[in-house]
Amino acid sequence: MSVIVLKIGGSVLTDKGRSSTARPEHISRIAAEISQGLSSKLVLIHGAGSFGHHQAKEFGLKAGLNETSIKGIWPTHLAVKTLNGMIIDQLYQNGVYAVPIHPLSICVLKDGRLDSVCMDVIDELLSRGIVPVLHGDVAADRTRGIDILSGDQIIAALAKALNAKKVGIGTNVDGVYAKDFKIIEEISPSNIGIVKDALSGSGGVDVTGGMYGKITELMDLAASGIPSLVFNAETPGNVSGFLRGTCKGTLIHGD
Ligand code: IP8
Repeated sequence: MSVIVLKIGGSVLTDKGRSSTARPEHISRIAAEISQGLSSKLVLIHGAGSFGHHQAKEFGLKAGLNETSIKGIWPTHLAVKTLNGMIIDQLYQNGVYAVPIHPLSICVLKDGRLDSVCMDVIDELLSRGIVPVLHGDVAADRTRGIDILSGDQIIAALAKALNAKKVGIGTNVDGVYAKDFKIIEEISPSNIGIVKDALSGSGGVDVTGGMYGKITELMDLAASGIPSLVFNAETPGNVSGFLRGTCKGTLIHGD
């Protein structure tokens, strides 16, 4: 059975304007939709939102390891781990057997880019029908000491490693907007220049690049033959629709 990789953005699950503030109504609805739509093996990834971006900024984690940032590793990891626990709790309540996989424990970066992921535990859990739930995190970096690892980078690495059949990015918008505020239905190498020009950062505190960062990661994935869909996960029915193949948004593909 092939694998689906789904990321739900931190802007859907949390209030990005207020530190460590969840949006429990969205967390429980999305958990219920995952339960309704699930028919394949699933890896779920979630963004940090206000559980992590505020802490990462406060301690300057993107500056690499120094006297200040070292003090922020645990508060940042703890914040996003807390959000992860809330999500897993709701999945369980909806009959989805999910477990936390913290990237801090299985990923190493090099110059801010994901360099290696220990896939053993993910492979093993997936083979047993258990849903691994990863998240954006602080992570060890071979050159910088530490850095922030966005869930967007994790999507691309896992989708490639698992040869995913489908990748979804649930955000708080209907897809990627063009300059005329219309949704761009498809992004491919033929229009990426125009698209990048139209992109701007997401609202609130985001240390990992907002929509521009996402599209860069997804174009890389598309180049290796794995298409992805950016869709609105705040619209009820879209998460289960994505899992069933009926959801609309912006399709990112390689040709
Ligand atoms: O929200 C960022 O992950 P993202 C992770 O997926 C932290 O970009 C800790 C800020």
